[in-house]
Amino acid sequence: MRTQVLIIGGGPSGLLLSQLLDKKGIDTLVLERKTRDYVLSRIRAGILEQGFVQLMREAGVSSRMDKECFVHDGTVIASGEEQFRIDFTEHTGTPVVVYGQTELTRDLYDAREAAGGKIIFEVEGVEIHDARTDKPYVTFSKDGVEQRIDADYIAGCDGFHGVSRQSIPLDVRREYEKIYPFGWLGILSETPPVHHELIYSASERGFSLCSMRNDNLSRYYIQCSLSDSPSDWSDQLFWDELKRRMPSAYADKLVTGPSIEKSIAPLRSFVTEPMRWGRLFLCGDAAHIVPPTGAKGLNTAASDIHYLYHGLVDAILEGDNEGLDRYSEKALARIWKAERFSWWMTSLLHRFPDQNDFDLKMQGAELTFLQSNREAQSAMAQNYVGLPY
Ligand code: RFL
Ligand code: PHB
Repeated sequence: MRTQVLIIGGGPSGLLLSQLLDKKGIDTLVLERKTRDYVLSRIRAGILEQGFVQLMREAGVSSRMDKECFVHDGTVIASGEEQFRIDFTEHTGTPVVVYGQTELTRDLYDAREAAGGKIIFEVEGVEIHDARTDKPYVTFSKDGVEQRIDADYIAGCDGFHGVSRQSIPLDVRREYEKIYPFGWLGILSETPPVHHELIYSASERGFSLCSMRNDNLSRYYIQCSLSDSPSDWSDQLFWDELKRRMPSAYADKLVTGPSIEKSIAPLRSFVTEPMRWGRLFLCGDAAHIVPPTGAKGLNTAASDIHYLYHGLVDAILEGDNEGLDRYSEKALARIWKAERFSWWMTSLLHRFPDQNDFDLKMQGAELTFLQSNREAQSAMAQNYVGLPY
């Protein structure tokens, strides 16, 4: 079998790339380790930058999103009982959009299926060969049968634990990592959101976030210990702790209910360089991870896809390789800015186990500065809605 662009990983990055290339008449094939239902059961990101929304429109998969998404013009930042609002639209002219990763992934799968897109699920043992040559290929097994696919280009969209990044030799690859000494415990509940915008809260007991998916589906997070497991947290314990970490004006009107999902995600910052090795290109979580505090995970995946999509179209349809040659450099320039923002927001709002009184004063001063300074709010808003591609 052969294809023009072989895509490893059927998460949002891989599917979006496949859908965009298909629109240009470029043949793709997606290899996914899990089933479609498994991929769609993962509750992850919820906030989309305009750049992502534009790409979904360009890919012709935005009709449900355009109808069902919620437009957010700002967000609330709280510290103890204090709170202030950052107005994204006032500072940047651009809002963000609330539309769950689960929903957009479902839209992408439906679009790929409707277009007869080739996706092979439940593949095992994927290996990349000859990525440094003009004739790369991938081997894998499906239902115990070994298969080989030849391709012109390979897109590694297989997430943090995928094989693509690992296929780049260690003497070429440089990795940068920061592990945070806490995680986020998140729940999803069929209850109305406590507020019409997100609330990021710093408190003496740790960080919390009130988010949402729609009018009757709320997503809440609290900072937790890395040694906690979701089973340590009954719904009642979670709600009680969440209320203690938000201003009482919100806590008093929080509607609670049974959780329909509960999970813990450790927080990590990670970047691998370069993002290209021969004809292999890394995209999304395969190349970089941010802590979720700035809602940048999925959005940085989208900017990679934007650069790679244009690079591949120019190379395949016009014979112009400049976009591909500069892919790693362009993608990384934007990634590092998103890494900085996510690290900054994480540092600003969480309690760290080794913080002394001086560190706490610094955090407090940074928050007061943000609350009182227009330029600081503008910088925060520009980063949150997404820097230009
Ligand atoms: P994904 O979504 O991980 O998809 C990769 C796909 O590749 C498959 N795969 C393989 N397929 C074939 N062969 C192999 N060897 C393979 N190895 C892996 C996997 O099964 C999977 O289907 O990466 P992608 O597409 O780059 O998308 C990135 C986003 O998913 C990610 O950035 C965000 O979800 C990050 N993230 C969050 N981002 C936000 O902006 N806001 C959030 O609230 C948020 N919450 C989260 C998150 C990530 C989490 N993870 C990774 C633990 C919560 C969690 C729990
Ligand atoms: C979410 O809704 O899951 C969400 C929103 C904003 C974040 C992180 C997660 O910063």
